[in-house]
Amino acid sequence: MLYHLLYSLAQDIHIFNVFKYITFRSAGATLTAFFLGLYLGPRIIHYMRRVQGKGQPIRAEGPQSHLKTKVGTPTMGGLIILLSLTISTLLWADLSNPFLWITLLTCLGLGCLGGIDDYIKVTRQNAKGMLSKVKFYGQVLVVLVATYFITIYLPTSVESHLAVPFFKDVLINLGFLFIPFSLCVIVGSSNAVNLTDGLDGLAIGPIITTATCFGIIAYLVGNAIFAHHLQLHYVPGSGELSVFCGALVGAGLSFLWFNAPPAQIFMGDMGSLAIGSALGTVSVITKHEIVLALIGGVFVIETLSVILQVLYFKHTGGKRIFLMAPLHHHFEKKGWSESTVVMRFWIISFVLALLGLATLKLR
Ligand code: 57M
Repeated sequence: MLYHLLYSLAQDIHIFNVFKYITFRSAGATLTAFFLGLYLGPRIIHYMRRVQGKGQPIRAEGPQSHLKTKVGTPTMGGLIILLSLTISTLLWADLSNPFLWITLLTCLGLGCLGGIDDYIKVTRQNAKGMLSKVKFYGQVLVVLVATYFITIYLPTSVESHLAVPFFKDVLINLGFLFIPFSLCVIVGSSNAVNLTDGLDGLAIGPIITTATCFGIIAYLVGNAIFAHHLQLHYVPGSGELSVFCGALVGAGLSFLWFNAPPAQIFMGDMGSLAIGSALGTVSVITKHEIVLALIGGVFVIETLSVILQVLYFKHTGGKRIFLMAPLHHHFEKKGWSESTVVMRFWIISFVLALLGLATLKLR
Protein backbone atom coordinates (compact mmCIF):
# COMPACT_ATOMS: atom_id res chain seq x y z
CA MET A 1 0.00 0.00 0.00
CA LEU A 2 2.77 2.43 0.97
CA TYR A 3 4.49 1.54 -2.30
CA HIS A 4 1.44 2.60 -4.32
CA LEU A 5 0.65 5.64 -2.19
CA LEU A 6 4.10 7.13 -1.74
CA TYR A 7 6.12 6.08 -4.76
CA SER A 8 3.67 7.92 -7.03
CA LEU A 9 4.57 11.14 -5.13
CA ALA A 10 8.30 10.60 -5.77
CA GLN A 11 8.38 13.24 -8.57
CA ASP A 12 7.42 15.94 -6.07
CA ILE A 13 8.95 14.51 -2.91
CA HIS A 14 12.21 12.84 -3.96
CA ILE A 15 12.70 10.98 -0.66
CA PHE A 16 9.76 8.75 -1.62
CA ASN A 17 11.82 7.42 -4.50
CA VAL A 18 13.25 5.04 -1.94
CA PHE A 19 10.01 3.04 -2.07
CA LYS A 20 11.08 1.83 -5.50
CA TYR A 21 13.76 -0.33 -3.88
CA ILE A 22 12.78 -3.85 -2.81
CA THR A 23 15.63 -3.87 -0.29
CA PHE A 24 14.21 -0.81 1.48
CA ARG A 25 10.69 -2.22 1.52
CA SER A 26 11.93 -5.62 2.73
CA ALA A 27 13.72 -3.97 5.65
CA GLY A 28 10.63 -1.89 6.38
CA ALA A 29 8.46 -5.02 6.27
CA THR A 30 10.78 -6.84 8.69
CA LEU A 31 10.77 -4.06 11.26
CA THR A 32 7.02 -3.40 10.92
CA ALA A 33 6.16 -7.09 11.36
CA PHE A 34 8.54 -7.38 14.33
CA PHE A 35 7.14 -4.45 16.29
CA LEU A 36 3.58 -5.30 15.31
CA GLY A 37 4.10 -8.84 16.58
CA LEU A 38 5.52 -7.54 19.86
CA TYR A 39 2.42 -5.37 20.25
CA LEU A 40 -0.07 -8.10 19.31
CA GLY A 41 1.67 -10.92 21.20
CA PRO A 42 0.67 -10.20 24.81
CA ARG A 43 -2.89 -9.37 23.77
CA ILE A 44 -3.30 -12.57 21.74
CA ILE A 45 -1.69 -14.69 24.46
CA HIS A 46 -4.00 -13.19 27.07
CA TYR A 47 -7.01 -13.83 24.86
CA MET A 48 -5.99 -17.42 24.03
CA ARG A 49 -5.31 -18.21 27.70
CA ARG A 50 -8.74 -16.89 28.57
CA VAL A 51 -10.75 -18.71 25.90
CA GLN A 52 -8.70 -21.94 25.68
CA GLY A 53 -8.88 -22.92 29.33
CA LYS A 54 -6.58 -25.97 29.47
CA GLY A 55 -4.83 -24.91 26.26
CA GLN A 56 -2.93 -27.33 24.02
CA PRO A 57 -3.78 -30.97 24.81
CA ILE A 58 -0.48 -32.75 25.50
CA ARG A 59 0.04 -36.22 24.00
CA ALA A 60 0.23 -38.94 26.62
CA GLU A 61 2.84 -40.91 24.65
CA GLY A 62 5.17 -37.92 24.65
CA PRO A 63 8.17 -37.35 26.86
CA GLN A 64 6.90 -37.49 30.41
CA SER A 65 8.48 -34.10 31.09
CA HIS A 66 6.06 -32.50 28.62
CA LEU A 67 3.10 -33.67 30.66
CA LYS A 68 4.34 -31.54 33.54
CA THR A 69 5.92 -28.53 31.87
CA LYS A 70 3.61 -27.99 28.90
CA VAL A 71 0.16 -28.41 30.38
CA GLY A 72 -1.96 -25.25 30.20
CA THR A 73 0.07 -23.57 27.47
CA PRO A 74 -2.27 -22.02 24.90
CA THR A 75 -1.85 -22.73 21.19
CA MET A 76 -2.81 -20.87 17.96
CA GLY A 77 0.05 -18.44 18.52
CA GLY A 78 0.38 -18.61 14.75
CA LEU A 79 -2.17 -15.79 14.81
CA ILE A 80 0.58 -13.45 16.04
CA ILE A 81 2.75 -14.45 13.08
CA LEU A 82 0.02 -14.39 10.42
CA LEU A 83 -1.48 -11.04 11.50
CA SER A 84 1.88 -9.22 11.68
CA LEU A 85 3.07 -10.94 8.48
CA THR A 86 -0.08 -10.06 6.52
CA ILE A 87 -0.44 -6.45 7.69
CA SER A 88 3.25 -5.75 7.10
CA THR A 89 3.21 -7.37 3.66
CA LEU A 90 0.11 -5.42 2.60
CA LEU A 91 1.77 -2.23 3.83
CA TRP A 92 5.12 -2.61 2.14
CA ALA A 93 4.71 -4.86 -0.92
CA ASP A 94 3.72 -4.06 -4.48
CA LEU A 95 0.13 -5.33 -4.37
CA SER A 96 -0.03 -5.71 -8.14
CA ASN A 97 2.45 -8.60 -7.94
CA PRO A 98 0.72 -11.99 -8.57
CA PHE A 99 3.44 -14.07 -6.89
CA LEU A 100 2.93 -12.10 -3.70
CA TRP A 101 -0.80 -12.87 -3.63
CA ILE A 102 -0.28 -16.54 -4.50
CA THR A 103 2.18 -16.92 -1.62
CA LEU A 104 0.18 -14.88 0.91
CA LEU A 105 -3.15 -16.54 0.12
CA THR A 106 -1.63 -20.04 0.20
CA CYS A 107 -0.11 -19.19 3.59
CA LEU A 108 -3.42 -17.88 4.95
CA GLY A 109 -5.39 -20.77 3.44
CA LEU A 110 -3.24 -23.35 5.20
CA GLY A 111 -3.33 -21.14 8.31
CA CYS A 112 -7.14 -21.35 8.35
CA LEU A 113 -6.97 -25.12 7.95
CA GLY A 114 -4.47 -25.37 10.78
CA GLY A 115 -6.55 -23.05 12.90
CA ILE A 116 -9.57 -25.33 12.53
CA ASP A 117 -7.40 -28.28 13.56
CA ASP A 118 -6.13 -26.40 16.61
CA TYR A 119 -9.66 -25.37 17.51
CA ILE A 120 -10.86 -28.99 17.41
CA LYS A 121 -7.88 -30.13 19.52
CA VAL A 122 -8.50 -27.49 22.17
CA THR A 123 -12.30 -27.72 22.34
CA ARG A 124 -12.25 -31.52 22.41
CA GLN A 125 -9.04 -31.57 24.51
CA ASN A 126 -7.77 -34.26 22.15
CA ALA A 127 -4.33 -34.02 20.50
CA LYS A 128 -5.64 -35.81 17.41
CA GLY A 129 -7.63 -32.85 16.08
CA MET A 130 -9.36 -33.11 12.73
CA LEU A 131 -9.24 -36.32 10.67
CA SER A 132 -5.77 -36.48 9.10
CA LYS A 133 -7.38 -37.34 5.73
CA VAL A 134 -9.55 -34.22 5.81
CA LYS A 135 -6.56 -32.10 6.79
CA PHE A 136 -4.45 -33.60 3.99
CA TYR A 137 -7.13 -33.16 1.31
CA GLY A 138 -7.62 -29.58 2.48
CA GLN A 139 -3.90 -28.94 2.08
CA VAL A 140 -3.86 -30.54 -1.38
CA LEU A 141 -6.86 -28.47 -2.52
CA VAL A 142 -5.35 -25.13 -1.46
CA VAL A 143 -1.93 -25.99 -2.89
CA LEU A 144 -3.35 -27.29 -6.18
CA VAL A 145 -5.00 -23.91 -6.77
CA ALA A 146 -1.74 -22.14 -5.86
CA THR A 147 0.30 -24.36 -8.18
CA TYR A 148 -2.11 -23.68 -11.06
CA PHE A 149 -1.60 -19.91 -10.69
CA ILE A 150 2.16 -20.32 -10.27
CA THR A 151 2.36 -22.07 -13.66
CA ILE A 152 0.27 -19.28 -15.22
CA TYR A 153 2.55 -16.48 -14.02
CA LEU A 154 5.96 -18.17 -14.32
CA PRO A 155 7.78 -17.33 -17.57
CA THR A 156 7.42 -20.09 -20.18
CA SER A 157 11.20 -20.61 -20.09
CA VAL A 158 10.98 -22.05 -16.56
CA GLU A 159 7.25 -22.62 -15.90
CA SER A 160 7.41 -26.42 -15.52
CA HIS A 161 11.15 -26.77 -15.03
CA LEU A 162 13.27 -27.92 -12.11
CA ALA A 163 16.57 -26.09 -11.60
CA VAL A 164 19.46 -28.02 -10.09
CA PRO A 165 21.90 -26.19 -7.78
CA PHE A 166 25.58 -26.11 -8.84
CA PHE A 167 24.60 -26.87 -12.47
CA LYS A 168 23.73 -23.51 -13.99
CA ASP A 169 22.63 -24.85 -17.37
CA VAL A 170 20.56 -27.76 -16.08
CA LEU A 171 16.82 -27.15 -16.27
CA ILE A 172 14.80 -30.36 -16.17
CA ASN A 173 11.45 -29.91 -17.90
CA LEU A 174 8.99 -31.87 -15.73
CA GLY A 175 6.08 -31.12 -18.09
CA PHE A 176 2.75 -32.00 -16.45
CA LEU A 177 4.67 -33.66 -13.60
CA PHE A 178 5.53 -30.15 -12.40
CA ILE A 179 2.09 -29.96 -10.76
CA PRO A 180 2.47 -33.10 -8.54
CA PHE A 181 6.10 -32.14 -7.90
CA SER A 182 5.13 -28.66 -6.69
CA LEU A 183 2.36 -30.22 -4.64
CA CYS A 184 4.90 -32.49 -2.90
CA VAL A 185 7.24 -29.55 -2.23
CA ILE A 186 4.60 -27.22 -0.77
CA VAL A 187 2.47 -29.77 1.11
CA GLY A 188 5.66 -31.55 2.18
CA SER A 189 7.26 -28.41 3.61
CA SER A 190 4.00 -27.52 5.35
CA ASN A 191 3.89 -30.88 7.12
CA ALA A 192 7.64 -30.92 7.77
CA VAL A 193 7.42 -27.66 9.73
CA ASN A 194 4.36 -29.07 11.49
CA LEU A 195 6.26 -32.15 12.67
CA THR A 196 9.30 -30.10 13.72
CA ASP A 197 7.25 -27.80 15.93
CA GLY A 198 7.51 -29.98 19.03
CA LEU A 199 9.77 -28.01 21.41
CA ASP A 200 9.86 -24.37 22.55
CA GLY A 201 11.47 -22.33 19.76
CA LEU A 202 12.47 -25.39 17.75
CA ALA A 203 10.54 -24.61 14.56
CA ILE A 204 10.66 -20.82 14.59
CA GLY A 205 14.47 -20.70 14.58
CA PRO A 206 14.91 -22.57 11.28
CA ILE A 207 11.87 -20.70 9.90
CA ILE A 208 13.71 -17.42 10.47
CA THR A 209 16.96 -18.65 8.88
CA THR A 210 15.10 -20.19 5.93
CA ALA A 211 12.97 -17.08 5.35
CA THR A 212 16.09 -14.88 5.52
CA CYS A 213 17.82 -17.02 2.87
CA PHE A 214 14.79 -17.04 0.60
CA GLY A 215 14.44 -13.29 0.98
CA ILE A 216 17.96 -13.03 -0.46
CA ILE A 217 17.32 -15.69 -3.12
CA ALA A 218 14.05 -14.07 -4.26
CA TYR A 219 15.75 -10.70 -4.55
CA LEU A 220 18.59 -12.09 -6.68
CA VAL A 221 16.40 -14.35 -8.85
CA GLY A 222 13.98 -11.47 -9.47
CA ASN A 223 16.73 -9.02 -10.44
CA ALA A 224 17.80 -9.40 -14.09
CA ILE A 225 21.30 -8.03 -13.47
CA PHE A 226 22.09 -10.14 -10.41
CA ALA A 227 20.44 -13.23 -11.92
CA HIS A 228 22.58 -12.86 -15.04
CA HIS A 229 25.76 -12.20 -13.04
CA LEU A 230 25.20 -15.22 -10.78
CA GLN A 231 23.89 -17.31 -13.70
CA LEU A 232 20.58 -17.93 -11.89
CA HIS A 233 17.33 -18.57 -13.76
CA TYR A 234 15.70 -15.12 -13.90
CA VAL A 235 12.06 -15.08 -12.74
CA PRO A 236 10.62 -11.61 -13.38
CA GLY A 237 8.45 -10.40 -10.48
CA SER A 238 9.74 -12.93 -7.96
CA GLY A 239 11.83 -10.21 -6.28
CA GLU A 240 8.69 -8.94 -4.52
CA LEU A 241 8.73 -12.16 -2.45
CA SER A 242 11.74 -10.66 -0.71
CA VAL A 243 9.31 -8.24 0.98
CA PHE A 244 7.10 -11.16 2.05
CA CYS A 245 10.12 -13.07 3.40
CA GLY A 246 11.28 -9.94 5.24
CA ALA A 247 7.87 -9.63 6.89
CA LEU A 248 8.03 -13.35 7.77
CA VAL A 249 11.44 -12.88 9.42
CA GLY A 250 10.13 -9.97 11.48
CA ALA A 251 6.95 -11.84 12.41
CA GLY A 252 9.01 -14.91 13.32
CA LEU A 253 11.35 -12.92 15.55
CA SER A 254 8.42 -11.38 17.40
CA PHE A 255 6.80 -14.81 17.87
CA LEU A 256 10.11 -16.19 19.17
CA TRP A 257 9.96 -13.50 21.86
CA PHE A 258 6.96 -15.36 23.30
CA ASN A 259 7.83 -18.91 22.23
CA ALA A 260 11.30 -18.85 23.81
CA PRO A 261 11.46 -21.40 26.63
CA PRO A 262 9.36 -21.63 28.68
CA ALA A 263 6.92 -20.87 25.86
CA GLN A 264 4.00 -18.62 26.71
CA ILE A 265 2.21 -19.93 23.61
CA PHE A 266 2.65 -22.52 20.83
CA MET A 267 2.20 -21.49 17.19
CA GLY A 268 -0.23 -24.34 16.57
CA ASP A 269 -0.95 -25.95 13.23
CA MET A 270 -2.27 -22.49 12.34
CA GLY A 271 1.33 -21.28 12.31
CA SER A 272 3.30 -24.36 11.26
CA LEU A 273 1.15 -25.41 8.29
CA ALA A 274 0.90 -21.81 7.07
CA ILE A 275 4.59 -20.95 7.25
CA GLY A 276 5.76 -24.29 5.88
CA SER A 277 3.52 -23.84 2.85
CA ALA A 278 4.74 -20.25 2.37
CA LEU A 279 8.38 -21.36 2.34
CA GLY A 280 7.51 -24.15 -0.10
CA THR A 281 5.63 -21.74 -2.38
CA VAL A 282 8.52 -19.24 -2.43
CA SER A 283 10.96 -22.04 -3.30
CA VAL A 284 8.79 -23.18 -6.25
CA ILE A 285 8.36 -19.64 -7.62
CA THR A 286 12.09 -18.87 -7.32
CA LYS A 287 13.03 -22.29 -8.80
CA HIS A 288 15.00 -23.22 -5.71
CA GLU A 289 13.09 -26.26 -4.44
CA ILE A 290 16.21 -28.40 -3.98
CA VAL A 291 17.95 -25.54 -2.17
CA LEU A 292 14.94 -25.37 0.20
CA ALA A 293 15.58 -29.01 1.13
CA LEU A 294 19.15 -27.99 2.02
CA ILE A 295 18.44 -24.71 3.82
CA GLY A 296 15.38 -26.24 5.54
CA GLY A 297 17.39 -29.40 6.26
CA VAL A 298 16.26 -29.50 9.89
CA PHE A 299 12.66 -29.87 8.69
CA VAL A 300 13.76 -32.58 6.25
CA ILE A 301 15.72 -34.53 8.87
CA GLU A 302 12.82 -34.37 11.33
CA THR A 303 10.37 -35.64 8.71
CA LEU A 304 12.70 -38.41 7.55
CA SER A 305 13.09 -39.55 11.17
CA VAL A 306 9.31 -39.95 11.40
CA ILE A 307 9.00 -41.77 8.07
CA LEU A 308 11.85 -44.16 8.91
CA GLN A 309 10.54 -44.72 12.45
CA VAL A 310 6.98 -45.44 11.37
CA LEU A 311 8.05 -47.75 8.49
CA TYR A 312 10.51 -49.64 10.70
CA PHE A 313 7.96 -49.75 13.55
CA LYS A 314 5.36 -51.28 11.24
CA HIS A 315 7.71 -53.73 9.53
CA THR A 316 9.33 -55.04 12.71
CA GLY A 317 6.18 -55.31 14.80
CA GLY A 318 7.03 -52.41 17.10
CA LYS A 319 10.82 -52.02 17.04
CA ARG A 320 12.23 -48.50 16.82
CA ILE A 321 15.22 -46.91 15.09
CA PHE A 322 15.04 -43.85 17.33
CA LEU A 323 14.05 -43.74 20.97
CA MET A 324 11.18 -41.58 19.70
CA ALA A 325 10.32 -39.68 16.53
CA PRO A 326 10.52 -36.91 15.49
CA LEU A 327 14.25 -36.70 16.08
CA HIS A 328 14.06 -33.95 18.70
CA HIS A 329 12.26 -36.35 21.04
CA HIS A 330 15.01 -38.94 20.51
CA PHE A 331 17.61 -36.53 21.92
CA GLU A 332 15.25 -35.56 24.75
CA LYS A 333 15.02 -39.24 25.68
CA LYS A 334 18.82 -39.47 25.53
CA GLY A 335 18.88 -36.90 28.30
CA TRP A 336 19.50 -33.65 26.42
CA SER A 337 17.56 -30.76 27.92
CA GLU A 338 14.90 -29.14 25.73
CA SER A 339 16.98 -25.98 25.31
CA THR A 340 20.06 -28.00 24.37
CA VAL A 341 18.12 -29.78 21.62
CA VAL A 342 16.70 -26.50 20.34
CA MET A 343 20.00 -24.58 20.37
CA ARG A 344 21.86 -27.40 18.60
CA PHE A 345 19.12 -27.70 15.94
CA TRP A 346 19.39 -23.93 15.44
CA ILE A 347 23.16 -24.25 14.95
CA ILE A 348 22.61 -26.95 12.32
CA SER A 349 19.99 -24.78 10.64
CA PHE A 350 22.39 -21.82 10.52
CA VAL A 351 25.15 -23.94 8.94
CA LEU A 352 22.70 -25.34 6.37
CA ALA A 353 21.59 -21.79 5.55
CA LEU A 354 25.18 -20.80 4.79
CA LEU A 355 25.61 -23.89 2.60
CA GLY A 356 22.36 -23.08 0.82
CA LEU A 357 23.46 -19.53 0.07
CA ALA A 358 26.81 -20.87 -1.16
CA THR A 359 24.92 -22.65 -3.98
CA LEU A 360 24.18 -19.20 -5.43
CA LYS A 361 27.87 -18.72 -6.14
CA LEU A 362 29.09 -22.26 -6.73
CA ARG A 363 27.75 -22.85 -10.23
C1 57M B 1 2.98 -32.18 15.24
N1 57M B 1 2.98 -31.33 17.46
C2 57M B 1 3.57 -31.44 18.77
C3 57M B 1 1.72 -27.25 19.18
C4 57M B 1 2.49 -26.86 17.95
C5 57M B 1 3.34 -39.97 13.09
C6 57M B 1 3.73 -39.11 14.24
C7 57M B 1 5.22 -38.86 14.28
C8 57M B 1 3.00 -37.76 14.14
C9 57M B 1 3.46 -36.81 15.19
C10 57M B 1 2.48 -35.64 15.27
O1 57M B 1 1.34 -35.74 15.02
N2 57M B 1 2.98 -34.51 15.60
C11 57M B 1 2.13 -33.32 15.55
C12 57M B 1 3.81 -31.86 16.40
C13 57M B 1 2.76 -30.64 19.81
O2 57M B 1 2.79 -29.28 19.37
C14 57M B 1 1.55 -28.74 18.96
O3 57M B 1 1.41 -28.94 17.54
C15 57M B 1 1.75 -27.69 16.90
C16 57M B 1 2.61 -27.94 15.68
N3 57M B 1 1.92 -28.80 14.79
O4 57M B 1 2.43 -25.49 17.66
O5 57M B 1 0.48 -26.58 19.16
C17 57M B 1 3.46 -30.73 21.16
O6 57M B 1 4.80 -30.27 21.01
C18 57M B 1 5.19 -29.56 22.17
N4 57M B 1 5.59 -28.19 21.78
C19 57M B 1 6.40 -27.48 22.65
N5 57M B 1 6.76 -26.21 22.32
C20 57M B 1 6.36 -25.61 21.13
O7 57M B 1 6.73 -24.41 20.88
O8 57M B 1 6.76 -27.97 23.69
C21 57M B 1 5.16 -27.64 20.60
C22 57M B 1 5.55 -26.36 20.25
C23 57M B 1 2.83 -29.81 22.18
C24 57M B 1 3.99 -29.56 23.12
O9 57M B 1 4.10 -30.67 24.00
O10 57M B 1 1.72 -30.46 22.79
C25 57M B 1 3.64 -32.92 19.11
O11 57M B 1 4.77 -33.39 19.32
O12 57M B 1 2.57 -33.53 19.11
N6 57M B 1 3.52 -37.48 16.48
C26 57M B 1 4.49 -37.20 17.24
O13 57M B 1 5.28 -36.33 16.98
C27 57M B 1 4.65 -38.06 18.45
N7 57M B 1 5.65 -39.08 18.10
C28 57M B 1 5.34 -40.37 18.03
O14 57M B 1 4.22 -40.75 18.20
N8 57M B 1 6.38 -41.20 17.71
C29 57M B 1 6.17 -42.62 17.66
C30 57M B 1 5.75 -43.04 16.26
C31 57M B 1 6.47 -42.24 15.22
C32 57M B 1 5.98 -44.53 16.02
C33 57M B 1 7.49 -43.23 18.05
O15 57M B 1 8.53 -42.67 17.73
O16 57M B 1 7.46 -44.26 18.72
C34 57M B 1 5.18 -37.21 19.55
N9 57M B 1 4.22 -36.18 19.96
C35 57M B 1 4.36 -35.62 21.17
N10 57M B 1 5.27 -36.03 22.03
N11 57M B 1 3.55 -34.59 21.56
C36 57M B 1 5.53 -38.05 20.75
C37 57M B 1 6.14 -37.13 21.74
